[in-house]
Amino acid sequence: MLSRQQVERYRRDGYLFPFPALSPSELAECNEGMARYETWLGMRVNEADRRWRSAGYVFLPWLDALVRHERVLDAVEDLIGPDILVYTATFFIKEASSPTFAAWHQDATYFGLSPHEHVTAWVALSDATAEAGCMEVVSSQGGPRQMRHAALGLAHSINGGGQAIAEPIDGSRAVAMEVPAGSFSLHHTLCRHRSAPNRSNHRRVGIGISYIPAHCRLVGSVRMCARLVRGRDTGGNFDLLPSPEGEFHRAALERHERAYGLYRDNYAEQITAHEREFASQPA
Ligand SMILES: O=C(O)CCC(=O)C(=O)O
Repeated sequence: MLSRQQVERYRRDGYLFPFPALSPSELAECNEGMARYETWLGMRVNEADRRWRSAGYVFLPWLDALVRHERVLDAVEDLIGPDILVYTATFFIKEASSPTFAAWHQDATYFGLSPHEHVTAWVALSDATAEAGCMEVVSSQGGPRQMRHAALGLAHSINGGGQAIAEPIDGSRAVAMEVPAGSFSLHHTLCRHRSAPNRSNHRRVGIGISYIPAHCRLVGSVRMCARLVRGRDTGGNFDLLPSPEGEFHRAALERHERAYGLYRDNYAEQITAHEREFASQPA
């Protein structure tokens, strides 16, 4: 699906966008699924416990179908090969005129995945314009590297650790990664990105799907769950998750609880590991 030039651009810059994926009826199905989900929660996703932002494909068949969408997987395969796992997927929602934002960060920081081949497909369920606080990215100029972060627990952060890069970044080179509803962008795990508050009068809804090649492994002590979405599990480094038995099915919800717990355990361990790794280096 991707041209050779696009793959080369991804290798140099660390991002690509936008790519159409969902038909109007598929987009409507996802948005209807979101509405049923928030009815079930009894509140908006952002008001609920953070566990409900993560790995919803474990108990939401419509989201399981989205993470297995052919168009998304065809692009991802061109970047990471034919054996593909979903490591997690996250609801990134900004209510209309809300302060929710993301500070400059790199996804690799607290994931603990090796090698650094994780790619995020960020699928827009509503228009992610600059005004609505779409992601902004800075090219890696062919030399991506892990930067020092601080888990500051920033208020209104869309990210769990409220983390921010603790090194200078030339934000004047940032590119607004605008993505229309039903389309997606791609960014590499070391791509530096952020997003501003939503200044528009519509809700910005995105789902960040974290794809890894099956040979990736976790460097910490936690063995996590993952969903095989294409090819074979050549690495055997994760416990594989089945498709959900049904929407909000009890067995699927129990599996989600376990998978989310492991995700949090690994994340917490990686925050400590990152701080240890950078402690010896001058700030
Ligand atoms: O949705 C956003 O504004 C930020 C998303 C993000 O940080 C990510 O997809 O890695």
